[in-house]
Amino acid sequence: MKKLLSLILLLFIVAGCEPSEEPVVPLQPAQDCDEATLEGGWVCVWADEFNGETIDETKWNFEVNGYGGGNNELQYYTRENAEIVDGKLVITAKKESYLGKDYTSSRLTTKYKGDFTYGRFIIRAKLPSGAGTWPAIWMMPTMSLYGGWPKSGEIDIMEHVGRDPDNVFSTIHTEKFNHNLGTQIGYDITIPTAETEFHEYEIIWNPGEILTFVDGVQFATFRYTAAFNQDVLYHAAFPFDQDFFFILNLAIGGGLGGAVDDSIFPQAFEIDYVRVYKYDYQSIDQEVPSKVEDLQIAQLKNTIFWDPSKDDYGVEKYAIYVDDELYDFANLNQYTFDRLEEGKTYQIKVQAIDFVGNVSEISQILSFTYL
Ligand SMILES: [Ca+2]
Ligand SMILES: [Ca+2]
Repeated sequence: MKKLLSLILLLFIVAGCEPSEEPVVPLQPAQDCDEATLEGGWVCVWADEFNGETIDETKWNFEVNGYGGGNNELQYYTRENAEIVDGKLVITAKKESYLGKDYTSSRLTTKYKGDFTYGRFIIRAKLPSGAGTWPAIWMMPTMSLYGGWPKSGEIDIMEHVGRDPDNVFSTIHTEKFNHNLGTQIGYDITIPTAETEFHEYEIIWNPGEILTFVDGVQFATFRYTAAFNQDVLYHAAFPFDQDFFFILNLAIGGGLGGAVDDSIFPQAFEIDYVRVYKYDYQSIDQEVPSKVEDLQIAQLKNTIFWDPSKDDYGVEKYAIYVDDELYDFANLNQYTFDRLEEGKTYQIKVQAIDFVGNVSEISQILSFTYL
């Protein structure tokens, strides 16, 4: 009986989500990734194993400057301080006078060459040592849709400073939460062998959520909470719904790096690989998102929010209905109206949609007056 009931329920759900006629095409892994798939439906879509003779400039840009990274860092970034050695990208910081700076190093990015929204990002690396070193594996927004730093966000997957050798940090910066305000959200984990052994630094980034890991151990959770952030536009709290690119660099000194011990040089930051995985949604997504609940009016003017829907692989977007007409989509569980008629009252409904197009039941009506 239970089996029959399950079957009926399943049929109901399948009928409810308008299955497409097209056959499922599994996501194809990138050719040059040494680990094509990971358990849980992850497929490698972009990678650099650093197996070539030289740095692959179809994937990487060099940032060449003595700008100091906005943090009064002491290095000049050149092309010459990065090379491929034995299957690894090696960024070497040196003590040498160069164009007015006392140190040289390198900073590489994947901007416009490797830009991603959501996924699983794994970087295997060994860190330099000594006071003044500041290696980082991080991501910045490609288009900065929400404005200059920190409005469009920053994701620090791994930061480390030689003056605090046993710890690595993971931090996010946004308009509401950033280090200029002292409100950035950060975590650290003790990794005593960070400078002597390779470790896997990783984030899993899903809509409304970024989780950070070292060697598969989760130590940081960044999550958008609409009720807590109902005083601001969602992207002031959590702008992580747009493309971001990688940055790999070894800074010297500066705001976080601190005083430099000149006896340590040269120092190398070695990266064995950078791999990007995406869920193969078409092959793995089975469930319809749960009905949108607790639709309510936010503190922020002309703004509503609701509880995030549950889904097996996440909600891609929410459809916003105004007086039964599809009006717009929201990436997270908050929406601000900006083109309705002042003083008029509308009937609002919201529906969740997952990455394969499964749609939830529609929410209860929220009666809303545009101000
Ligand atoms: Ca490698
Ligand atoms: Ca689903």
